[in-house]
Amino acid sequence: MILVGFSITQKLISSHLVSGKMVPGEEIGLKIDQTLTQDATGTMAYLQFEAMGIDRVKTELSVSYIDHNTLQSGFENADDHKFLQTVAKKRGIYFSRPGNGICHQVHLERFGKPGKTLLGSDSHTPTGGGIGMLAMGAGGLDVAVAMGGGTYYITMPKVVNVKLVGKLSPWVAAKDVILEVLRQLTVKGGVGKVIEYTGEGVKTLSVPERATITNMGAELGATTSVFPSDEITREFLKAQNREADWVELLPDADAVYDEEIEIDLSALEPLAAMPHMPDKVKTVREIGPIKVDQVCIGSCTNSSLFDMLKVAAILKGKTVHPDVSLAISPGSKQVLKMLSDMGALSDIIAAGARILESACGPCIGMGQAPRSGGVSLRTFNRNFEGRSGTADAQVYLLSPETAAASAIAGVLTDPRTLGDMPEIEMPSSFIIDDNMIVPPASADEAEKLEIVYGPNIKEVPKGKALESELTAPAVLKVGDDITTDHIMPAGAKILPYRSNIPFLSQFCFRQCDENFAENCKKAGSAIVIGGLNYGQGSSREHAALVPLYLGVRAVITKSFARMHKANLINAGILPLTFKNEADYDRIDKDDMLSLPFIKDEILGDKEITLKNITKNETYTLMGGFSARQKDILLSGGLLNYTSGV
Ligand code: MIC
Ligand code: SF4
Repeated sequence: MILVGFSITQKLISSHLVSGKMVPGEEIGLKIDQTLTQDATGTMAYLQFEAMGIDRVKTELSVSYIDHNTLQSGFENADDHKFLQTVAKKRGIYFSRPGNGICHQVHLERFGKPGKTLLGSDSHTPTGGGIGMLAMGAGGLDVAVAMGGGTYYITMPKVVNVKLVGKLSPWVAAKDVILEVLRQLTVKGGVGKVIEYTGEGVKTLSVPERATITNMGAELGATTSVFPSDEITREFLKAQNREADWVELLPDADAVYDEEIEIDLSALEPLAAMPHMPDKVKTVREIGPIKVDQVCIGSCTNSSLFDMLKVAAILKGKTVHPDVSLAISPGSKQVLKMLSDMGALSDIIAAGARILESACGPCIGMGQAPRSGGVSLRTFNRNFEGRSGTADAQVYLLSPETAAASAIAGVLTDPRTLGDMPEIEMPSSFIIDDNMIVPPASADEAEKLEIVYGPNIKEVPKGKALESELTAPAVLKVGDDITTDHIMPAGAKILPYRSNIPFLSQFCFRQCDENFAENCKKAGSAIVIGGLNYGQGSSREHAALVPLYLGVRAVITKSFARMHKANLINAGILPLTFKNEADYDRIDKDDMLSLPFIKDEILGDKEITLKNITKNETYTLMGGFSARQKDILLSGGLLNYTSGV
């Protein structure tokens, strides 16, 4: 056997490997050290945790954040916050109060540790890869299982070495690096892969810059992204008064990668992703000076102090263009407080920006929906159609520098036209005050505590055990790159019902077919047909739980996104793929379909027979489930499987 060196990814995986072999494509089990949840997925995750009957979390650290559902236009969100706070206190979980910031930003600042694994019920959990963590997004139920000490299973990824050379030119930002990676690899390019950044260029990027890049690796569909933990990481942790958490984590000199690309940082220029996909990337110059209605700066991708200081320096002494509304949400209380103490907040306010609380805000449609047909420039990570809250808004994704320059000019502006870039002095230490993080009660004290359930909290739907045969109509046929925002939209009006699946169900697939929910109910059992990369985007298990509630039993596609496929299995819905992609074209909406031998075929690892009763045709599908996944499907989902039902 020839021994070769390990990549960072392989080091992180091998040190947490519970089961399986590190062979790409094989299922592996990982020990999870830390978990995080946010409020929009957390309520369901903790309801499921409660259903498992475990007293206290068994991780090294679990944190529950409130950052998504912060617009309280009714009692629902505040009720869920109370539920989350009381569960956290009782079950041994740290609770980050509303106002303390966006989960990924705060976790990086206060809790993340190089060399550890982190599982979060949010797709942008890979932000932690910016300090050398193996940080992955997952459905709430997977996170609940990990909190209970359970193993987390993934397919052993391929590792892509993104070798960075050179140094960014003035006015070119980390956002432009990840936009370039998206341009090259596309939103499907990272599926089944970890994106590992190496090369001399890495040393020129600070931790917040690295975190922007790993955060938005989620848009590649990647399992996660990771940077080395080096002296720059140590400096960052030292500035957070956490130097003791630092360990060095570098790839071996002879590490072997499955794929490699090289990016010359010095050759990059300001980029933007055009409506409505993060990989529709062009240079700002190519797109030209389009008129802008709104600029939003913030989100877990670009809300660090470094980003905000750059924005403040650009806005200083200027006024936001009269036709533009500029909204800014600093990523955390720490960022906001430091901006304020350093005087930069004053420059931002003076320029006319609308300061929002430290939360997800407009990124998830929680306010600041643009005007009809309006152009909105955002430093965020997703620009899926309708996500902003305005169906026909045109959302562009770009760097804070480009956003601030455009907010002043009123048109999309290449920041390099502004002359010399202002020097940004980063402080050598941050203000440390964790007063908005509530520690859990001691085990003794916890016994006496009650969990408070609001009236908006309804039962978690449970799947049905796999039957030997399944017949159902194709209630919906959709194309490629369907996102979880299509399946289960978010936004200010819908998000408050994340713990009320019956209510939520009326909005399922609304954007694709407004009668979807009704048609499913009429059919009793239903099948959905999809194209490539079905379910890309968020980790929200609601995109599986709601279809489950509506009677969807199988989803048949050309391919699936990783987290959504796992969520479907966890819900007891069959994710199946066409053996011959051309068969997708042979099925029409409302065709009656049958899987006559489904149970035997799945259990026997056979190809799966799909009969189109309407057209009198037969096609072949693929399942490809691990032994564990088969058991989960047999039990009717992970919750039944875990509780032995
Ligand atoms: C998102 O950015 O889409 C979200 C909202 O953060 C989701 C989680 C959710 O739907 O609650 C994600 O990215 O996983
Ligand atoms: Fe929040 Fe947006 Fe980040 Fe999702 S992508 S966690 S909604 S800031």
